Amino acid sequence: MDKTPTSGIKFYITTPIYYVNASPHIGHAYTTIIADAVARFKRFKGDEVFFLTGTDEHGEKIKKAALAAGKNTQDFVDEVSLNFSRLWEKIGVRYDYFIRTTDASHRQAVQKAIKILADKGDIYKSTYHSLYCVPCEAFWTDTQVKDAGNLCPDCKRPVETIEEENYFFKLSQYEPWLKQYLKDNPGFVRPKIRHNEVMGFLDNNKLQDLCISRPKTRVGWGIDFPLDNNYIVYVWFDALLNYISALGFGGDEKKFKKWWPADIQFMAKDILRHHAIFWPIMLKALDLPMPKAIFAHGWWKIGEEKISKSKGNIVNPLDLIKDIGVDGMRYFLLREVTLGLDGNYNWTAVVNRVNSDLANDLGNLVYRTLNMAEKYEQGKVNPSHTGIPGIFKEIFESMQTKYIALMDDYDFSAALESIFAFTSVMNKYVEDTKPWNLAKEKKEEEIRNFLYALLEGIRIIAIYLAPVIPQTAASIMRQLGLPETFDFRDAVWAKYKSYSIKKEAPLFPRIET
Ligand code: ME8
Repeated sequence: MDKTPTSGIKFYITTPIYYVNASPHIGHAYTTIIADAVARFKRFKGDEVFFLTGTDEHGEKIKKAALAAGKNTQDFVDEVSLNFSRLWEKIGVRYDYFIRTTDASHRQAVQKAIKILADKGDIYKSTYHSLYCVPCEAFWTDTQVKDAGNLCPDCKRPVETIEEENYFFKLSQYEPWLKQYLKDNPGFVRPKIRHNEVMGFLDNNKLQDLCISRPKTRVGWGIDFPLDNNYIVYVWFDALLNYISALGFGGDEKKFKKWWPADIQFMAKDILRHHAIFWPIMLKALDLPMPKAIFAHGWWKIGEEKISKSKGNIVNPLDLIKDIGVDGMRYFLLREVTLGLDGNYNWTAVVNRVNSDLANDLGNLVYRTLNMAEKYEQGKVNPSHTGIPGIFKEIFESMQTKYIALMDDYDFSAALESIFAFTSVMNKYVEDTKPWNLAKEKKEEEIRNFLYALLEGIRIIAIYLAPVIPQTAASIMRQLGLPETFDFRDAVWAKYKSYSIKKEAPLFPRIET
Protein backbone atom coordinates (compact mmCIF):
# COMPACT_ATOMS: atom_id res chain seq x y z
CA MET A 1 0.00 0.00 0.00
CA ASP A 2 1.27 3.46 -0.90
CA LYS A 3 1.23 6.65 1.13
CA THR A 4 -0.35 10.05 0.35
CA PRO A 5 0.87 11.81 -2.85
CA THR A 6 3.98 13.91 -2.33
CA SER A 7 5.57 14.65 -5.70
CA GLY A 8 3.05 17.23 -6.87
CA ILE A 9 2.86 15.32 -10.17
CA LYS A 10 -0.52 14.21 -11.54
CA PHE A 11 -0.75 11.11 -13.67
CA TYR A 12 -3.79 10.05 -15.70
CA ILE A 13 -3.77 6.54 -17.13
CA THR A 14 -6.40 4.63 -19.12
CA THR A 15 -7.21 1.18 -20.49
CA PRO A 16 -9.60 0.60 -23.36
CA ILE A 17 -13.18 0.16 -22.29
CA TYR A 18 -14.05 -3.46 -23.00
CA TYR A 19 -17.06 -4.73 -24.92
CA VAL A 20 -19.64 -6.42 -22.76
CA ASN A 21 -20.72 -8.98 -25.34
CA ALA A 22 -18.78 -11.59 -23.35
CA SER A 23 -16.91 -11.94 -20.08
CA PRO A 24 -13.29 -10.85 -19.67
CA HIS A 25 -10.41 -13.08 -20.76
CA ILE A 26 -6.66 -13.00 -20.26
CA GLY A 27 -6.17 -10.34 -22.99
CA HIS A 28 -8.40 -7.88 -21.13
CA ALA A 29 -6.70 -8.77 -17.87
CA TYR A 30 -3.33 -8.10 -19.49
CA THR A 31 -3.97 -4.46 -20.42
CA THR A 32 -5.69 -3.79 -17.12
CA ILE A 33 -2.83 -5.30 -15.10
CA ILE A 34 -0.34 -3.22 -17.11
CA ALA A 35 -2.25 -0.06 -16.25
CA ASP A 36 -2.62 -1.13 -12.63
CA ALA A 37 1.12 -1.79 -12.30
CA VAL A 38 1.88 1.65 -13.75
CA ALA A 39 -0.70 3.29 -11.47
CA ARG A 40 0.78 1.59 -8.41
CA PHE A 41 4.33 2.44 -9.50
CA LYS A 42 3.42 6.11 -9.89
CA ARG A 43 1.65 6.16 -6.53
CA PHE A 44 4.76 4.70 -4.90
CA LYS A 45 6.74 7.54 -6.46
CA GLY A 46 4.39 9.95 -4.72
CA ASP A 47 2.35 10.98 -7.79
CA GLU A 48 -1.35 11.67 -7.63
CA VAL A 49 -2.89 9.09 -9.96
CA PHE A 50 -6.19 8.77 -11.76
CA PHE A 51 -6.60 5.32 -13.26
CA LEU A 52 -9.59 4.78 -15.51
CA THR A 53 -11.05 1.58 -16.88
CA GLY A 54 -14.58 0.53 -17.76
CA THR A 55 -16.93 -1.08 -20.24
CA ASP A 56 -18.11 -0.27 -23.77
CA GLU A 57 -21.79 -1.14 -23.80
CA HIS A 58 -23.40 0.12 -26.98
CA GLY A 59 -23.73 -1.09 -30.55
CA GLU A 60 -25.29 -3.80 -32.60
CA LYS A 61 -22.89 -6.49 -31.41
CA ILE A 62 -23.96 -6.00 -27.79
CA LYS A 63 -27.62 -5.96 -28.68
CA LYS A 64 -27.22 -9.21 -30.58
CA ALA A 65 -25.36 -10.83 -27.69
CA ALA A 66 -28.15 -9.84 -25.27
CA LEU A 67 -30.71 -11.25 -27.67
CA ALA A 68 -28.78 -14.50 -28.00
CA ALA A 69 -28.64 -14.75 -24.19
CA GLY A 70 -32.40 -14.18 -24.08
CA LYS A 71 -31.99 -11.10 -21.91
CA ASN A 72 -33.12 -7.52 -21.89
CA THR A 73 -30.18 -5.49 -23.23
CA GLN A 74 -29.75 -3.28 -20.16
CA ASP A 75 -29.91 -6.27 -17.79
CA PHE A 76 -27.41 -8.09 -19.96
CA VAL A 77 -24.88 -5.23 -20.03
CA ASP A 78 -25.29 -4.68 -16.28
CA GLU A 79 -24.46 -8.30 -15.69
CA VAL A 80 -21.44 -8.54 -17.98
CA SER A 81 -20.05 -5.18 -16.84
CA LEU A 82 -20.13 -6.55 -13.30
CA ASN A 83 -18.06 -9.53 -14.44
CA PHE A 84 -15.35 -7.08 -15.44
CA SER A 85 -15.39 -4.96 -12.29
CA ARG A 86 -15.53 -8.08 -10.09
CA LEU A 87 -12.61 -9.63 -11.89
CA TRP A 88 -10.56 -6.46 -11.43
CA GLU A 89 -11.28 -6.52 -7.74
CA LYS A 90 -10.25 -10.14 -7.53
CA ILE A 91 -6.93 -9.65 -9.28
CA GLY A 92 -5.91 -6.58 -7.33
CA VAL A 93 -6.68 -3.90 -9.91
CA ARG A 94 -7.07 -0.64 -8.02
CA TYR A 95 -8.72 1.75 -10.50
CA ASP A 96 -10.01 5.18 -9.50
CA TYR A 97 -13.08 5.17 -11.70
CA PHE A 98 -14.99 2.56 -13.67
CA ILE A 99 -16.85 4.12 -16.58
CA ARG A 100 -19.80 2.54 -18.31
CA THR A 101 -20.90 4.06 -21.59
CA THR A 102 -24.52 3.60 -20.53
CA ASP A 103 -23.92 6.11 -17.68
CA ALA A 104 -26.02 9.27 -17.99
CA SER A 105 -22.97 11.50 -17.48
CA HIS A 106 -21.18 9.81 -20.38
CA ARG A 107 -24.22 10.22 -22.61
CA GLN A 108 -24.38 13.94 -21.84
CA ALA A 109 -20.67 14.38 -22.56
CA VAL A 110 -20.97 12.60 -25.93
CA GLN A 111 -23.98 14.71 -26.92
CA LYS A 112 -22.17 17.86 -25.90
CA ALA A 113 -19.09 16.91 -27.97
CA ILE A 114 -21.25 16.33 -31.05
CA LYS A 115 -22.99 19.68 -30.61
CA ILE A 116 -19.62 21.45 -30.36
CA LEU A 117 -18.43 19.78 -33.57
CA ALA A 118 -21.70 20.56 -35.35
CA ASP A 119 -21.49 24.24 -34.32
CA LYS A 120 -18.00 24.34 -35.80
CA GLY A 121 -19.32 22.94 -39.08
CA ASP A 122 -17.41 19.66 -38.70
CA ILE A 123 -20.51 17.46 -39.08
CA TYR A 124 -22.65 17.04 -42.20
CA LYS A 125 -25.29 14.65 -43.53
CA SER A 126 -24.72 12.48 -46.58
CA THR A 127 -25.30 9.09 -48.13
CA TYR A 128 -23.26 6.36 -46.69
CA HIS A 129 -22.09 3.33 -48.56
CA SER A 130 -19.87 0.83 -46.90
CA LEU A 131 -18.92 -2.68 -46.14
CA TYR A 132 -19.44 -3.40 -42.51
CA CYS A 133 -18.41 -6.22 -40.21
CA VAL A 134 -20.91 -6.58 -37.37
CA PRO A 135 -18.77 -8.65 -34.94
CA CYS A 136 -15.82 -6.26 -35.32
CA GLU A 137 -17.98 -3.12 -35.43
CA ALA A 138 -15.70 -2.07 -38.28
CA PHE A 139 -16.15 -0.49 -41.67
CA TRP A 140 -13.93 -1.49 -44.54
CA THR A 141 -13.21 -0.08 -47.95
CA ASP A 142 -13.94 -2.13 -51.07
CA THR A 143 -10.22 -2.76 -51.61
CA GLN A 144 -9.62 -3.91 -48.07
CA VAL A 145 -12.45 -6.44 -48.29
CA LYS A 146 -11.41 -7.55 -51.77
CA ASP A 147 -7.81 -8.11 -50.62
CA ALA A 148 -9.11 -10.26 -47.79
CA GLY A 149 -10.95 -12.57 -50.17
CA ASN A 150 -14.28 -10.71 -49.89
CA LEU A 151 -14.29 -11.18 -46.12
CA CYS A 152 -13.67 -8.95 -43.11
CA PRO A 153 -9.89 -8.34 -43.09
CA ASP A 154 -9.86 -8.77 -39.30
CA CYS A 155 -12.05 -11.75 -38.40
CA LYS A 156 -12.40 -13.26 -41.89
CA ARG A 157 -16.17 -13.42 -41.74
CA PRO A 158 -18.65 -12.15 -44.35
CA VAL A 159 -19.34 -8.41 -44.34
CA GLU A 160 -22.61 -6.55 -44.97
CA THR A 161 -23.14 -3.84 -47.59
CA ILE A 162 -24.73 -0.78 -46.12
CA GLU A 163 -26.17 2.24 -47.92
CA GLU A 164 -28.07 4.86 -45.93
CA GLU A 165 -28.33 8.54 -44.98
CA ASN A 166 -26.04 9.34 -42.07
CA TYR A 167 -24.05 12.03 -40.30
CA PHE A 168 -20.35 12.39 -40.98
CA PHE A 169 -17.49 13.92 -39.04
CA LYS A 170 -14.95 15.74 -41.24
CA LEU A 171 -12.03 13.52 -40.38
CA SER A 172 -10.33 14.05 -43.75
CA GLN A 173 -10.05 17.77 -43.14
CA TYR A 174 -7.61 17.08 -40.28
CA GLU A 175 -5.38 14.66 -42.16
CA PRO A 176 -2.57 17.18 -42.88
CA TRP A 177 -2.63 18.30 -39.27
CA LEU A 178 -2.42 14.72 -37.97
CA LYS A 179 0.47 13.81 -40.26
CA GLN A 180 2.41 16.83 -39.11
CA TYR A 181 1.56 16.16 -35.48
CA LEU A 182 2.80 12.58 -35.66
CA LYS A 183 5.95 13.69 -37.46
CA ASP A 184 6.65 16.34 -34.83
CA ASN A 185 5.84 13.98 -31.97
CA PRO A 186 7.38 10.61 -32.77
CA GLY A 187 6.92 9.52 -29.14
CA PHE A 188 3.15 10.03 -29.25
CA VAL A 189 2.39 6.57 -30.62
CA ARG A 190 4.40 3.90 -28.83
CA PRO A 191 6.21 1.62 -29.42
CA LYS A 192 8.10 2.96 -32.43
CA ILE A 193 6.95 0.14 -34.68
CA ARG A 194 3.33 1.28 -34.18
CA HIS A 195 4.26 4.90 -34.90
CA ASN A 196 5.79 3.71 -38.17
CA GLU A 197 2.70 1.61 -38.91
CA VAL A 198 0.39 4.62 -38.52
CA MET A 199 2.66 6.84 -40.63
CA GLY A 200 2.74 4.15 -43.31
CA PHE A 201 -1.03 3.86 -43.27
CA LEU A 202 -1.45 7.63 -43.62
CA ASP A 203 1.06 7.76 -46.47
CA ASN A 204 -0.78 5.05 -48.40
CA ASN A 205 -4.41 5.90 -47.68
CA LYS A 206 -6.47 9.04 -47.93
CA LEU A 207 -8.57 9.48 -44.81
CA GLN A 208 -12.30 9.27 -45.38
CA ASP A 209 -14.75 11.25 -43.29
CA LEU A 210 -16.08 9.21 -40.40
CA CYS A 211 -19.69 8.16 -40.33
CA ILE A 212 -20.69 8.85 -36.72
CA SER A 213 -24.43 8.06 -36.71
CA ARG A 214 -26.54 4.95 -37.16
CA PRO A 215 -30.25 4.91 -37.92
CA LYS A 216 -32.30 3.81 -34.93
CA THR A 217 -34.26 1.49 -37.17
CA ARG A 218 -31.14 -0.58 -37.81
CA VAL A 219 -29.12 -0.23 -34.59
CA GLY A 220 -31.42 0.51 -31.70
CA TRP A 221 -28.91 0.42 -28.86
CA GLY A 222 -26.83 3.54 -28.32
CA ILE A 223 -26.74 7.18 -27.36
CA ASP A 224 -29.36 9.38 -29.02
CA PHE A 225 -27.76 11.48 -31.75
CA PRO A 226 -28.28 15.03 -30.48
CA LEU A 227 -28.87 16.55 -33.94
CA ASP A 228 -31.50 14.13 -35.17
CA ASN A 229 -33.93 11.93 -33.29
CA ASN A 230 -33.85 9.18 -35.88
CA TYR A 231 -30.26 8.28 -35.15
CA ILE A 232 -27.94 7.03 -32.47
CA VAL A 233 -24.20 7.71 -32.15
CA TYR A 234 -21.75 5.29 -33.80
CA VAL A 235 -20.31 3.12 -31.03
CA TRP A 236 -16.63 3.99 -31.58
CA PHE A 237 -17.31 7.73 -31.53
CA ASP A 238 -19.23 7.24 -28.30
CA ALA A 239 -16.56 4.92 -26.82
CA LEU A 240 -13.46 7.03 -27.44
CA LEU A 241 -15.05 9.95 -25.64
CA ASN A 242 -15.09 7.90 -22.41
CA TYR A 243 -11.55 9.06 -21.75
CA ILE A 244 -12.78 12.61 -21.25
CA SER A 245 -16.37 12.02 -20.13
CA ALA A 246 -15.00 10.07 -17.14
CA LEU A 247 -13.20 13.23 -16.04
CA GLY A 248 -16.32 15.35 -16.23
CA PHE A 249 -16.00 16.80 -19.75
CA GLY A 250 -19.16 18.76 -20.40
CA GLY A 251 -20.11 18.69 -16.70
CA ASP A 252 -17.35 19.05 -14.14
CA GLU A 253 -14.90 21.41 -15.85
CA LYS A 254 -12.67 21.69 -12.78
CA LYS A 255 -12.08 17.97 -12.54
CA PHE A 256 -11.66 17.73 -16.29
CA LYS A 257 -9.00 20.46 -16.35
CA LYS A 258 -7.21 18.86 -13.44
CA TRP A 259 -6.69 15.52 -15.20
CA TRP A 260 -6.78 15.97 -18.96
CA PRO A 261 -4.59 15.33 -20.98
CA ALA A 262 -3.87 11.68 -20.20
CA ASP A 263 -0.26 10.76 -19.51
CA ILE A 264 -0.54 7.31 -21.04
CA GLN A 265 -3.33 5.40 -22.77
CA PHE A 266 -2.89 1.65 -23.14
CA MET A 267 -4.53 -0.66 -25.65
CA ALA A 268 -3.52 -3.53 -27.94
CA LYS A 269 -2.52 -3.08 -31.56
CA ASP A 270 -5.98 -4.19 -32.81
CA ILE A 271 -7.37 -0.78 -31.95
CA LEU A 272 -4.32 1.28 -32.82
CA ARG A 273 -5.93 3.19 -35.68
CA HIS A 274 -8.92 4.22 -33.63
CA HIS A 275 -6.58 5.64 -31.02
CA ALA A 276 -3.86 7.02 -33.27
CA ILE A 277 -6.10 8.52 -35.96
CA PHE A 278 -9.73 9.05 -34.90
CA TRP A 279 -8.98 9.97 -31.32
CA PRO A 280 -6.35 12.72 -31.85
CA ILE A 281 -8.46 14.21 -34.63
CA MET A 282 -11.56 14.24 -32.41
CA LEU A 283 -9.58 16.00 -29.68
CA LYS A 284 -8.09 18.49 -32.12
CA ALA A 285 -11.55 19.29 -33.48
CA LEU A 286 -12.79 19.78 -29.92
CA ASP A 287 -9.82 22.12 -29.26
CA LEU A 288 -8.50 19.84 -26.54
CA PRO A 289 -4.88 18.89 -25.85
CA MET A 290 -3.51 15.55 -27.03
CA PRO A 291 -2.72 12.73 -24.62
CA LYS A 292 1.01 12.63 -23.93
CA ALA A 293 1.32 9.11 -25.35
CA ILE A 294 -0.65 6.11 -26.46
CA PHE A 295 0.88 2.65 -26.14
CA ALA A 296 -0.36 -0.20 -28.33
CA HIS A 297 0.97 -3.45 -26.92
CA GLY A 298 1.04 -6.84 -28.63
CA TRP A 299 -1.31 -9.80 -28.51
CA TRP A 300 -1.32 -12.90 -26.40
CA LYS A 301 -1.63 -15.75 -28.82
CA ILE A 302 -2.10 -19.48 -28.67
CA GLY A 303 -0.01 -20.88 -31.47
CA GLU A 304 -0.51 -18.44 -34.32
CA GLU A 305 -3.98 -17.28 -33.23
CA LYS A 306 -4.73 -14.17 -31.22
CA ILE A 307 -6.61 -15.07 -28.03
CA SER A 308 -10.12 -13.73 -28.55
CA LYS A 309 -13.69 -14.55 -27.75
CA SER A 310 -14.58 -14.75 -31.45
CA LYS A 311 -11.86 -17.38 -32.02
CA GLY A 312 -13.09 -19.35 -29.01
CA ASN A 313 -9.57 -19.90 -27.64
CA ILE A 314 -9.83 -17.78 -24.53
CA VAL A 315 -8.03 -18.29 -21.23
CA ASN A 316 -10.22 -17.40 -18.28
CA PRO A 317 -8.26 -15.46 -15.64
CA LEU A 318 -10.48 -16.95 -12.93
CA ASP A 319 -9.29 -20.44 -13.89
CA LEU A 320 -5.67 -19.40 -14.13
CA ILE A 321 -5.57 -17.80 -10.69
CA LYS A 322 -6.88 -21.03 -9.19
CA ASP A 323 -3.71 -22.71 -10.44
CA ILE A 324 -1.04 -20.05 -9.97
CA GLY A 325 -2.60 -17.36 -7.75
CA VAL A 326 -3.31 -13.72 -8.56
CA ASP A 327 0.31 -12.63 -8.26
CA GLY A 328 1.49 -15.63 -10.26
CA MET A 329 -0.71 -14.48 -13.13
CA ARG A 330 0.24 -10.80 -12.82
CA TYR A 331 3.92 -11.69 -12.71
CA PHE A 332 3.78 -14.08 -15.64
CA LEU A 333 1.98 -11.60 -17.89
CA LEU A 334 4.32 -8.70 -17.18
CA ARG A 335 7.59 -10.65 -17.00
CA GLU A 336 7.22 -13.09 -19.85
CA VAL A 337 6.95 -10.62 -22.72
CA THR A 338 8.48 -7.20 -23.35
CA LEU A 339 5.66 -4.70 -23.63
CA GLY A 340 4.84 -4.12 -27.28
CA LEU A 341 5.67 -7.64 -28.50
CA ASP A 342 3.28 -10.55 -28.98
CA GLY A 343 3.35 -13.31 -26.38
CA ASN A 344 2.77 -16.99 -26.80
CA TYR A 345 0.57 -18.32 -24.05
CA ASN A 346 1.23 -21.90 -23.07
CA TRP A 347 1.13 -23.86 -19.85
CA THR A 348 4.79 -24.89 -19.96
CA ALA A 349 5.87 -21.25 -20.12
CA VAL A 350 3.55 -20.37 -17.21
CA VAL A 351 4.84 -23.21 -15.04
CA ASN A 352 8.50 -22.53 -15.83
CA ARG A 353 8.19 -18.85 -15.12
CA VAL A 354 6.32 -19.22 -11.85
CA ASN A 355 8.42 -22.11 -10.58
CA SER A 356 11.81 -20.71 -11.48
CA ASP A 357 11.37 -17.03 -10.55
CA LEU A 358 8.68 -16.99 -7.90
CA ALA A 359 8.93 -20.38 -6.18
CA ASN A 360 12.69 -21.04 -6.52
CA ASP A 361 14.38 -17.64 -6.56
CA LEU A 362 12.11 -15.34 -4.58
CA GLY A 363 10.04 -17.75 -2.50
CA ASN A 364 13.04 -19.80 -1.51
CA LEU A 365 15.12 -16.76 -0.58
CA VAL A 366 12.40 -15.36 1.66
CA TYR A 367 11.54 -18.69 3.25
CA ARG A 368 15.07 -19.82 3.98
CA THR A 369 16.04 -16.38 5.34
CA LEU A 370 13.09 -16.25 7.72
CA ASN A 371 13.72 -19.85 8.68
CA MET A 372 17.30 -19.07 9.57
CA ALA A 373 16.23 -15.97 11.49
CA GLU A 374 13.96 -18.18 13.58
CA LYS A 375 16.45 -20.95 13.97
CA TYR A 376 19.53 -18.93 14.82
CA GLU A 377 18.04 -15.77 16.33
CA GLN A 378 14.56 -16.75 17.53
CA GLY A 379 13.10 -14.29 14.99
CA LYS A 380 14.80 -11.20 16.46
CA VAL A 381 17.67 -9.88 14.39
CA ASN A 382 19.73 -7.12 16.06
CA PRO A 383 22.89 -6.67 14.01
CA SER A 384 26.05 -4.86 15.07
CA HIS A 385 26.63 -3.74 11.50
CA THR A 386 23.92 -2.34 9.20
CA GLY A 387 26.06 -1.45 6.19
CA ILE A 388 25.47 -3.06 2.80
CA PRO A 389 27.74 -6.07 2.18
CA GLY A 390 30.37 -5.49 -0.50
CA ILE A 391 29.04 -8.36 -2.60
CA PHE A 392 25.61 -6.63 -2.84
CA LYS A 393 26.72 -3.10 -3.53
CA GLU A 394 27.08 -3.04 -7.29
CA ILE A 395 24.05 -5.15 -8.16
CA PHE A 396 21.91 -3.31 -5.61
CA GLU A 397 22.78 0.12 -6.96
CA SER A 398 22.33 -1.05 -10.52
CA MET A 399 18.88 -2.41 -9.62
CA GLN A 400 17.89 0.89 -8.05
CA THR A 401 18.76 3.00 -11.08
CA LYS A 402 17.61 0.50 -13.70
CA TYR A 403 14.34 -0.37 -12.02
CA ILE A 404 12.96 3.17 -11.83
CA ALA A 405 14.05 4.09 -15.37
CA LEU A 406 12.69 0.87 -16.87
CA MET A 407 9.36 1.12 -15.07
CA ASP A 408 9.05 4.76 -16.15
CA ASP A 409 9.54 3.48 -19.69
CA TYR A 410 6.93 0.69 -19.24
CA ASP A 411 9.54 -2.03 -19.67
CA PHE A 412 8.19 -4.24 -16.89
CA SER A 413 9.99 -7.34 -18.03
CA ALA A 414 13.45 -5.78 -17.83
CA ALA A 415 12.56 -3.97 -14.58
CA LEU A 416 11.59 -7.29 -12.99
CA GLU A 417 14.72 -8.90 -14.38
CA SER A 418 16.83 -6.28 -12.61
CA ILE A 419 15.15 -7.19 -9.30
CA PHE A 420 15.69 -10.90 -9.84
CA ALA A 421 19.36 -10.32 -10.64
CA PHE A 422 19.71 -9.03 -7.08
CA THR A 423 17.65 -11.94 -5.74
CA SER A 424 20.12 -14.36 -7.35
CA VAL A 425 23.05 -12.58 -5.73
CA MET A 426 21.31 -12.88 -2.37
CA ASN A 427 20.72 -16.61 -2.88
CA LYS A 428 24.38 -16.99 -3.82
CA TYR A 429 25.34 -15.04 -0.69
CA VAL A 430 23.56 -17.66 1.41
CA GLU A 431 25.35 -20.50 -0.34
CA ASP A 432 28.75 -18.82 -0.14
CA THR A 433 28.42 -17.73 3.49
CA LYS A 434 27.29 -21.18 4.68
CA PRO A 435 25.55 -19.91 7.81
CA TRP A 436 25.22 -23.48 9.11
CA ASN A 437 29.02 -23.53 9.48
CA LEU A 438 28.98 -20.12 11.19
CA ALA A 439 26.42 -21.53 13.60
CA LYS A 440 28.62 -24.54 14.36
CA GLU A 441 31.50 -22.19 15.01
CA LYS A 442 29.24 -20.03 17.21
CA LYS A 443 29.94 -16.91 15.15
CA GLU A 444 26.72 -15.27 16.31
CA GLU A 445 27.55 -11.72 15.43
CA GLU A 446 28.42 -12.73 11.87
CA ILE A 447 25.15 -14.63 11.57
CA ARG A 448 23.17 -11.63 12.79
CA ASN A 449 24.85 -9.29 10.31
CA PHE A 450 24.41 -11.80 7.52
CA LEU A 451 20.70 -12.25 8.28
CA TYR A 452 20.14 -8.53 8.58
CA ALA A 453 21.67 -7.92 5.13
CA LEU A 454 19.32 -10.50 3.62
CA LEU A 455 16.27 -9.10 5.41
CA GLU A 456 17.10 -5.56 4.24
CA GLY A 457 17.59 -6.80 0.69
CA ILE A 458 14.30 -8.71 0.79
CA ARG A 459 12.46 -5.69 2.19
CA ILE A 460 13.69 -3.47 -0.63
CA ILE A 461 12.88 -5.92 -3.39
CA ALA A 462 9.40 -6.32 -1.90
CA ILE A 463 8.91 -2.57 -2.31
CA TYR A 464 10.03 -2.72 -5.93
CA LEU A 465 7.93 -5.80 -6.67
CA ALA A 466 4.81 -4.25 -5.14
CA PRO A 467 3.45 -2.58 -8.33
CA VAL A 468 3.41 -5.96 -10.09
CA ILE A 469 2.77 -8.44 -7.25
CA PRO A 470 1.13 -6.38 -4.49
CA GLN A 471 -0.21 -9.26 -2.39
CA THR A 472 3.21 -10.87 -2.23
CA ALA A 473 4.86 -7.57 -1.28
CA ALA A 474 2.32 -7.11 1.52
CA SER A 475 2.90 -10.66 2.73
CA ILE A 476 6.68 -10.11 2.81
CA MET A 477 6.22 -6.92 4.82
CA ARG A 478 3.98 -8.74 7.29
CA GLN A 479 6.50 -11.54 7.66
CA LEU A 480 9.25 -9.00 8.25
CA GLY A 481 7.08 -7.52 10.99
CA LEU A 482 6.83 -4.20 9.16
CA PRO A 483 3.94 -1.90 8.16
CA GLU A 484 2.19 -2.74 4.88
CA THR A 485 2.14 0.96 3.97
CA PHE A 486 5.28 2.16 2.23
CA ASP A 487 6.58 4.01 -0.80
CA PHE A 488 9.80 4.27 -2.78
CA ARG A 489 11.37 6.61 -0.24
CA ASP A 490 11.54 3.57 2.02
CA ALA A 491 13.68 1.69 -0.50
CA VAL A 492 16.93 2.82 1.14
CA TRP A 493 19.40 0.54 2.83
CA ALA A 494 19.23 0.33 6.64
CA LYS A 495 15.96 2.19 7.06
CA TYR A 496 15.22 -0.36 9.78
CA LYS A 497 18.03 -1.20 12.19
CA SER A 498 16.66 -4.50 13.46
CA TYR A 499 13.98 -7.05 12.62
CA SER A 500 11.38 -8.97 14.50
CA ILE A 501 9.99 -11.47 12.03
CA LYS A 502 6.77 -13.48 11.78
CA LYS A 503 7.17 -16.29 9.30
CA GLU A 504 4.18 -17.54 7.30
CA ALA A 505 3.83 -20.32 4.73
CA PRO A 506 6.12 -20.18 1.64
CA LEU A 507 5.05 -17.40 -0.78
CA PHE A 508 4.74 -19.57 -3.88
CA PRO A 509 4.30 -23.34 -3.73
CA ARG A 510 5.88 -25.04 -6.73
CA ILE A 511 3.39 -25.93 -9.43
CA GLU A 512 3.54 -29.63 -10.12
CA THR A 513 2.75 -30.53 -13.70
O1 ME8 B 1 -11.91 -3.12 -28.72
N1 ME8 B 1 -3.90 -9.90 -26.29
O2 ME8 B 1 -13.05 -3.80 -26.83
P1 ME8 B 1 -12.57 -5.31 -26.67
C1 ME8 B 1 -3.70 -8.72 -25.69
N2 ME8 B 1 -14.55 -1.69 -26.89
N3 ME8 B 1 -4.68 -7.86 -25.38
C2 ME8 B 1 -5.93 -8.20 -25.69
C3 ME8 B 1 -6.22 -9.42 -26.33
C4 ME8 B 1 -5.13 -10.30 -26.62
N4 ME8 B 1 -5.29 -11.48 -27.20
N5 ME8 B 1 -7.55 -9.49 -26.53
C5 ME8 B 1 -8.08 -8.35 -26.02
C6 ME8 B 1 -12.72 -2.93 -27.83
N6 ME8 B 1 -7.11 -7.57 -25.50
C7 ME8 B 1 -13.41 -1.58 -27.71
C8 ME8 B 1 -12.42 -0.59 -27.16
S1 ME8 B 1 -11.76 1.87 -26.30
C9 ME8 B 1 -12.36 3.39 -26.49
C10 ME8 B 1 -12.95 0.81 -27.04
C11 ME8 B 1 -7.31 -6.27 -24.83
O3 ME8 B 1 -13.43 -5.90 -25.61
C12 ME8 B 1 -6.52 -5.17 -25.52
O4 ME8 B 1 -6.40 -4.09 -24.65
O5 ME8 B 1 -12.50 -5.99 -27.98
C13 ME8 B 1 -7.46 -4.79 -26.65
O6 ME8 B 1 -7.14 -3.53 -27.21
C14 ME8 B 1 -8.78 -4.79 -25.92
O7 ME8 B 1 -8.67 -5.89 -24.99
C15 ME8 B 1 -9.97 -4.98 -26.84
O8 ME8 B 1 -11.11 -5.17 -26.05
